Amino acid sequence: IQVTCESHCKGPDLWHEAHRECMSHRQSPINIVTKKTRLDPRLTPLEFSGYQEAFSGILKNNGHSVTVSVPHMATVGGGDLRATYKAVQFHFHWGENGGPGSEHTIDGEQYPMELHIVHMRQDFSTLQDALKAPSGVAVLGFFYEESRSSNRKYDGFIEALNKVEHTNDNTTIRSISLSNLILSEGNMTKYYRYNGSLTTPPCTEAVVWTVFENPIPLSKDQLSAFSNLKFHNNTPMVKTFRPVQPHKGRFVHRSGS
Ligand code: BO1
Ligand code: ZN
Repeated sequence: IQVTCESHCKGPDLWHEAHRECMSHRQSPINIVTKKTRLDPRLTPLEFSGYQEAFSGILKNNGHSVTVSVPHMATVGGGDLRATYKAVQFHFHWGENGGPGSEHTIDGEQYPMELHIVHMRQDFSTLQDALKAPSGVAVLGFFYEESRSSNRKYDGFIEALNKVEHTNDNTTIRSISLSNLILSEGNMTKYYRYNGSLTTPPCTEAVVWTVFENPIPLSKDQLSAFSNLKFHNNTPMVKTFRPVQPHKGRFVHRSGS
């Protein structure tokens, strides 16, 4: 059968051919140059609700990443977000067997992996609608770092990864919670904030980005487990990150130290 080559089939250098916005003026990810960030006292700790609640999540291999949709009401606000945002899904970007793989970089350093928890402004009913507003979507980005010991909070998730090796495979993860996947609240006070875009086509410039400074620990084996997944074309799903994009005059703000 004939398969149309759409967005993810071509590399990031060619995305703009089908999606003009991928070359526009507030694209993500970016390299965050810490000495150029602006301390902003309005960036107080974020306020979460429903993050502790255990839910049954469907993990899916969509051919270019693995995504878990969030079925219950979990929200984030505060920290100068101008609205309350509800979680829609989370997914990851990674390298090859624990090598460089994050999308954002800090002073040129690329971490092995990055988690994106995608939220939409609570007053919208679909992500498509939220993407029409300049701050309709809020993505929380968390880095990972390689640790000596494995992170037991990720055991259930990594076990489930084995069940979604191929495109369109899915499995239910019983009893997962967002707070278990991220940092403790005390380790989330330091973060960066800027206005950007989706990091994949259609590269829509509707995202208020929050990138946390402290990384989540995972062992080399846990990080490498993501490299066993397969892309749509059955090759190993590795290096699933977009390269950093030009700042084009934007400023990155940082929360109080
Ligand atoms: S990200 O967090 O900036 N990497 C990001 C990138 C793309 C989406 C969400 C978050 N895209 C949305 C699209 C939908 C699509 C869905 C699944 O994700 O807007 O059209 O169906 O990829
Ligand atoms: Zn992402």
